Amino acid sequence: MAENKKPSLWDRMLGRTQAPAEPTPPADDQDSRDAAPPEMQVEWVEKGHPGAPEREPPTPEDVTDPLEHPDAIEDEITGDPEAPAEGSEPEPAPPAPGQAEKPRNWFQRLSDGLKRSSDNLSNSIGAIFTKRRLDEATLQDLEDTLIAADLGIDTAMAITDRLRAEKFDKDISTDDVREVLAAEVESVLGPVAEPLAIDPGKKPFVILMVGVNGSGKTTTIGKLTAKYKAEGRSVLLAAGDTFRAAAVEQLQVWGQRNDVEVLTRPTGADASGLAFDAVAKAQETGTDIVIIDTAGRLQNRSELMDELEKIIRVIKKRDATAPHATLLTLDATTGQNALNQVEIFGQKAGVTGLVMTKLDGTARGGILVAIARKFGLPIHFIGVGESIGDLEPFSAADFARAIAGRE
Ligand SMILES: Nc1nc2c(ncn2[C@@H]2O[C@H](COP(=O)(O)OP(=O)(O)OP(=O)(O)O)[C@@H](O)[C@H]2O)c(=O)[nH]1
Ligand SMILES: [Mg+2]
Repeated sequence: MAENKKPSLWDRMLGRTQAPAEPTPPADDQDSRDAAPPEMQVEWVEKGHPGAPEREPPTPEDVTDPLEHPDAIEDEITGDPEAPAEGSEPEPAPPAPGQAEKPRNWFQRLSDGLKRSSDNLSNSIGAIFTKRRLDEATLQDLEDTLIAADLGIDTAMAITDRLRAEKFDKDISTDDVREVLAAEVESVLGPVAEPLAIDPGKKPFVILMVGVNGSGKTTTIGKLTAKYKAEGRSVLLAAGDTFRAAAVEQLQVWGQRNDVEVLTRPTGADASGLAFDAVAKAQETGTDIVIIDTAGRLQNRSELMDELEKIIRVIKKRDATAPHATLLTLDATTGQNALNQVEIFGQKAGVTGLVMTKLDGTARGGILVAIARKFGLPIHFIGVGESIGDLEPFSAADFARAIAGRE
């Protein structure tokens, strides 16, 4: 790659000598699962989940109400949940705990993960700030750069307004810009960086995991389970993605790894009945936390979103206060479409908090800032890898420093 500009000392100290090539996913790229070939994505849109039997959207009549038909639910459970559906491929096994690369501290992993986002910003900022004094044209270029980095128009303008107020026609360095960028990002993210509080008065504390396909729901459940187990809490998992045997097996692998029970049902069974049973079982056994996995669904598939509403309705029949947390997993590589996901899942499923996954190696991490500013929903965790330990409580200051490329 031809370099048109000598890297700054700061860039060289960080080993940033080249602008990274950034493949930009299409704006409507909604299934960002790495391994999913385009034809599978089309199949999902048209038929439901890849590997799933073709199905009609569930109607209220064809879904068994667990309160009215408890026996029918029992019958379904006693089927063979282990039997994989014909033709279904098992999910790739998640990496084992010890398999992660050598331990680095958390901030290092976050800033490495966000390196492509911060490099893009750094390189662009470096290219813009060639003059020593800050003028209007430079501010305009900076605003465009910040918008292109998915930070959102409001944040971009807040940054340029602040620089205009403080530095117009004065000497300015790229470090000054990074400092203002980090401060503004932190001020947006600070109020939404909220730990997920497990209310011990809710027993079980019911967590429902929702999101588009491939966004990291099942993996996040595995990682969360490890955290809660390490805190001495008991956990029951419900394999609510009943469309694919492979999805059930994937959760079972995480269950084995964490030594927790995974409640399953045969492929094609009603997910809401399973969710109901999971809450009931946890109530009977005094389990602290139930985490319910769901099938990935695109937010524009209204019949699938209705099904999510039904799962919630049925859970409430067992505990009117549940689910106590409805977490939306967002794939950081998705870009602008994540805004629409938050909006629709928020309306339909009453999302209470966000988990942003795949912040390792994305150039689109800035979207988290736009989401925080627009929706103000709590951001509980971020995922920076596929391994069991790659989930951390969200820290606004760390994220801001990492994306602004500040050490
Ligand atoms: N690099 C990286 N990969 C992740 C992260 N979280 C999940 N993944 C990977 O993303 C892929 C999809 O993750 P899943 O947990 O299966 O996603 P899902 O939302 O359950 O998918 P569906 O059940 O198909 O809707 C898997 O290959 C995961 O290993 C993360 O934080 N970083
Ligand atoms: Mg899944």
